[in-house]
Amino acid sequence: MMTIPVHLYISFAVLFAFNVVRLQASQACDRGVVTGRNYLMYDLNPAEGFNLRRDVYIRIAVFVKRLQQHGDWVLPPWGPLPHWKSKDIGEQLKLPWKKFFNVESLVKYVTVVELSDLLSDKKTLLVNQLIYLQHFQDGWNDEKWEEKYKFEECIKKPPYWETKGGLVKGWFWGYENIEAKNVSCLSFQGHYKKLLPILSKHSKTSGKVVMIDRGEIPLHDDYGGVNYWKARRSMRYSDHLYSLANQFRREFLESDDERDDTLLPSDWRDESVELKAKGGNYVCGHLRRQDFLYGRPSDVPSLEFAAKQLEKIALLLDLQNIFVASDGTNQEMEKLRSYLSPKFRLVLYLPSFETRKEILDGGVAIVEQIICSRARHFIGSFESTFSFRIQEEREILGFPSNSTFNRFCADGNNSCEQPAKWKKVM
Ligand SMILES: Nc1nc2c(ncn2[C@@H]2O[C@H](COP(=O)(O)OP(=O)(O)O)[C@@H](O)[C@H]2O)c(=O)[nH]1
Ligand SMILES: [Mg+2]
Repeated sequence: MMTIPVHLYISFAVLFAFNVVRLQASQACDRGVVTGRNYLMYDLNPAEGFNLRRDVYIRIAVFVKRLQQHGDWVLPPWGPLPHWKSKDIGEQLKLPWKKFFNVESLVKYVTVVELSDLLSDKKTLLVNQLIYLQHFQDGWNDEKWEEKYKFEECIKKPPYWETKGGLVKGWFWGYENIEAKNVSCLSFQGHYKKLLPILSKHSKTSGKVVMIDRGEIPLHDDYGGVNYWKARRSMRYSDHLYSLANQFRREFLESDDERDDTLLPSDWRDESVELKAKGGNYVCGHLRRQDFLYGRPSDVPSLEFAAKQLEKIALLLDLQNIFVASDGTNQEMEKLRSYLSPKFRLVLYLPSFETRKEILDGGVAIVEQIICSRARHFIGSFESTFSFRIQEEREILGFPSNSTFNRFCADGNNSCEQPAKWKKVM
């Protein structure tokens, strides 16, 4: 096991309760310099979707948890994301995590602070060190994979520009009042923990803000391990999104947590390995369309073949209701409906304009994920992180593996390889 240098304990990390974070933040002066505590910020490649971003949250949560103490980890606001395409519900950016997640629950694993809280009493936030991660130019081949990093020339020009005052600005989630100095490019290959010595170098003094950009490049430190699952279990959704999903299940699927054995303790730390879920009287399919149609045509079924696969399992389990979560168009969903025999009822989550305006595209997607995670049986889309998050949720609830780790096969293939069984470890 790797030992953590002592000075790191007084540098980055995280682990004070929220009220302490606020107290410290309010001591910061308004010229951008943060006094006292250290903060670690991160961002990702703008092309990454919502569910890969949630995976990166786990990578950083587990990494930061190791460092612990003095210093706080700043949650990057949500949006805009490439898949959040609704144009009729206003701008979808600068969204705090509490819009979608239960931040009090996150804090029970690792202390975090929303960027908007950190900025609330400052005119400008100065990032003392901005590290732009990049893959090594010459890549790697399987035989020679090794962990390594090196500060070098930027391979591509990073997305920042200089200000007249000699500082650097970037997109920074749409905030005008964040500036950085000391930008460097770091070629990186390895796990998050490999960043420890680099961060320690930049955090010997207190009151520093360090930002890592392209946070999707380092790998998980504890992939599939106890810490992975703790961080994942701490990612409960907001109460409001659960209540919308529950209301929908009651109204359209005759499903609720008591009758379906999908009740979780209110605190994720009280969950047990013994949880045994039955699930509601419906099958759920997650049908990823849009970019998957041309990105992976040999793994995406036609709507007709998807309907066949849904019918087959519904028949086997003697269920009439088929709930489908999808990023497909309304026309595609109607086409899907037309392929289902009238014995089955296709149920879709179609919230009102008011609800969509309130919970936005991210909230609609999460409500669908909650509904699918409580179905008797789930079929996902091949290698979709949207499906993976549902599978994890079902694993947390204690569903039998064969009801969870399933995927749609492409046309003509009745026995494509099924997803790996991603068992929770506690
Ligand atoms: N509402 C809803 N949105 C979806 C669904 N599937 C995909 N999306 C949207 O498309 C995005 C897909 O990107 P991502 O989260 O990266 O998942 P992946 O690309 O499937 O691995 C999601 O974040 C949603 O915005 C779905 O079933 N329902
Ligand atoms: Mg994606």
